[in-house]
Parts: sequence; structure tokens; C-alpha cells
Amino acid sequence: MAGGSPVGGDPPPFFAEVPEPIEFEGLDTDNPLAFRWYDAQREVGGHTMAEQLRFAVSYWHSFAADGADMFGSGTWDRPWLDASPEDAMTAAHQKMAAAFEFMEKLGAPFMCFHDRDIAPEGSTFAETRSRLAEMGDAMAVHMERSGIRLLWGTANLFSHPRYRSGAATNPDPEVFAHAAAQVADAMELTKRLGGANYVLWGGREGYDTLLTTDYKRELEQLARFLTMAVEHKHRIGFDGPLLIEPKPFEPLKHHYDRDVATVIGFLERHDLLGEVMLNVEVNHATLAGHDAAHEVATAAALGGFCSIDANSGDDRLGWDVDRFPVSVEQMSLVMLEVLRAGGFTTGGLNFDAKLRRQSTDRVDLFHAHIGGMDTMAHALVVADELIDDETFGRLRAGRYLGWNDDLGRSILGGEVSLADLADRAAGVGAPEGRSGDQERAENLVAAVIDRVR
Ligand code: XLS
Ligand code: NI
Ligand code: NI
Repeated sequence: MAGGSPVGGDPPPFFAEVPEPIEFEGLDTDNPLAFRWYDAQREVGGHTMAEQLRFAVSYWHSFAADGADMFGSGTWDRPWLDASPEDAMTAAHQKMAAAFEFMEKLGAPFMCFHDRDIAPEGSTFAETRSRLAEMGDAMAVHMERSGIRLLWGTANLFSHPRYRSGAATNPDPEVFAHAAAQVADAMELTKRLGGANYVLWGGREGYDTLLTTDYKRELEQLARFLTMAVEHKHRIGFDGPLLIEPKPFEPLKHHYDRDVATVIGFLERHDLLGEVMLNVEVNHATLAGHDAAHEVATAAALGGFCSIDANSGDDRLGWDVDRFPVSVEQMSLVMLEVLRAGGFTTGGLNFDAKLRRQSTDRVDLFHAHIGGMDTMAHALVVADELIDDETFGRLRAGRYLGWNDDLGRSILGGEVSLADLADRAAGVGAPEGRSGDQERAENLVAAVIDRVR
């Protein structure tokens, strides 16, 4: 069945409690279903907030999940998931109707999905394919009607039991081949729907024990898989970048795509950097022992920055809690690095974030996204103000001024040797250095967070 309506006719509105699209009402509003910061058309740094932030809703957390965790079953009120298993395609169409109703009312311009979020696996690969094609047709109709675009598509290469020992890095080439087929189809669908990027999260590419893992061979398999994905991108004429999303562990003890620096080293080793860029997830940075701003700065400095999975972790919990972004300070530092990198091009801010299991109501999805969008919009305004603040700019630039002088230029220009510098030191004595100005800079950030409107 093509088209947007589920089998059995149109569903009732799933979000009747929110009859109208969410609007910007400013800082003085007491309407919980309004934006306080996110004003899509407001210009910040020469572009509208909508263009700067490029918000996307994650299909999996918001529409495909029911609140189950490893200790208990689902808690969330999600009537579109209720269809019986024989009616998996009815449920898929209901879910899509719910997703687009929500996204249209929220006003986020983009979404992201895995193949399995939108279309259930069939009993044969042929059936899986035709189900994905059917749901792709339905999605094209919803997208056309609503104007909602695809920030990225991806393939779920981690939920099915066949992927328990990895997809690209599986010891069994049949599993590798199946994963490759899934990526080919998901990438083609992403292209067909005008997706801006295609993501690869190596959900189970890693190991629990080295005793039975051939580490070197698995890395070679991973490189081969990625090279084939790049070849496929060119073959089908998909012009967005492929993005790797690093994560250090969970579900496995060690993941190969550990963090941004590790992934960029891997991409350079296989001559894939540029074709393949980075999707940085905030909570994954926390798990890797990094600040999210560090991961963005690393990706930017090494030429691989593209997109962000906007969520938040917890300093005391060692797993991907995927909370919505709540800290303006943390996100201001992230957005500062995004603006320093020149802003998003094809990337954006995907809310790879979920409600707490106790947040059972459908309307909680609105509260979560409104809060996340306001946090990121506030952070953008702060970051833009910092970029324009001369004192703030001087604190950083001032530390490096010496490099513009003769000494600095001759060192970087390769005109002097260590021996030359040793001779020179004898004549000029030891340098004193200067303050790093960290606390002054931190106070400035705090002042800007307080001041901006
Ligand atoms: C899981 C990942 C996943 C990716 C997409 O931790 O964040 O949600 O973003 O496969
Ligand atoms: Ni994650
Ligand atoms: Ni993610």
C-alpha cells in the first residue's frame, strides 16, 4: 500500500492534547507548550535559528520505543504500537502517521530513522525489502505534505540476534553480506527521500573478550565494509557524506569506533576521510571520558566534523542515558565549537534522546523536545555572542601572538633547527610565559549566559 493512511482508514489524532503547532512566545511565557528561546526565523550569526540548528527528531526513541528497559516492560502510552504482530505493517503505518503528526506540531524541520524503525523485518529478505519500499513510499507522501526533511537515514545492524557478534566485524561472512545488503537498501532509500547524510553507528562492532576475537582481522573487515559503502554511495549518486558515530562501549565492552580521534585515524589510514565524516554524540563523548565540546573540536581540527546527536549523559552513570539536552552551559561550549568550525553544512542537531521511563504521557514528548530545542537555541545565542565578544576573542588569540613574530614564523616555516634554537636560547635566556586566563574566560561565559536575551 502506498500513501500516508494506515490500513483501515485514518487514525484519530494521536496528539489531540496539542491541537496547534508549538509557537515561540519568549522568555515571559508561562505556557508549557511554547518555545521560550527557539524562534525559527530569528537571525543569529547571519542565519536563522532554523538554519543554524537544523533540529531533527529521532524516529526510534520517540515513536518506535515503549519505555521498556532491561528490568521491565514498556510504560509509555503509545497506541500506534498496539497492533498485533500479524498486523506489523498496519502498526508501521500508524506509527508513521503518529510521527508526522508529532513532528508537524513540534516544528522541527528534520527527522532521522533506521530502516527497522519505519519498516519491520519480513520473513525473507525479499519481504523485508518490499516492506521497506512500501514504507518509503508512505514516507515520501508524508514528507511532501509536511515539508519535513530527512537529516539522515541509517540501517539497524545491532538489534537482530544475527548481529550479536557484529555486522561488518562478524566472524561469519554471511552476516557481513546481510549487513551490506541492508546498508545498500537503506542508503538508496535515504537518497530517494533527499536525505542530507547517511549514518553508520557501529552498534556491535567491537568485542567482549580478546580470547576469541581476531582484532586485526575485524578491523580489516570494518575497513572493507566502509570502502564498499563509499563505493555504493558513488554508484547510486548519493551526494551527502557518510557519517560514523563513535561510541566507546555499550553494548560491548570495547567498540572499535571509540571516539573521534580514533575514528579519524582509522579513516585516514584507509583514505576515507572526507567521504566519511563524523556524527558526534554528546553522551558518547561523556562515556569516552571527553567533553562533547572536545569531540566537536577534535573533529573540526582534523577535518571530519559534520553532525551532532544532541542529548546528555550523566557524570556518574556509565551508560548511554540519552537524556534530552538540559545544560545551557554544556551546550553553549558545544555550539561555540560548532560556530568556530563554521556552523553546520549538511549536518544538524538530532535529538537522539528519550524520555525517562516514568514520563508516560504522549504530551511528555512535546515537553522533552521543547526543552531540548530551547536549550540548544539559548546555547546558540550564547555561542554567537561569545564569537562576537572582542575581550573573549582576545583571551584566546592573545596567547598565540608570539607566533606572528619572527621567531614563531621561522619555526613554523621550517627555517630553524633544534640546534639553531639551542644557540639562540643561550643568548636570550629562559622565557617566563603568561597567564592562561581560564577563570576570566569562564566568568565571561557565565556573564554572557546571564545577559543574552
Ligand atoms: C546508540 C546510538 C544510535 C545511533 C544510530 O547509542 O546513538 O542511536 O545514533 O544508530
Ligand atoms: Ni547513543
Ligand atoms: Ni546516536
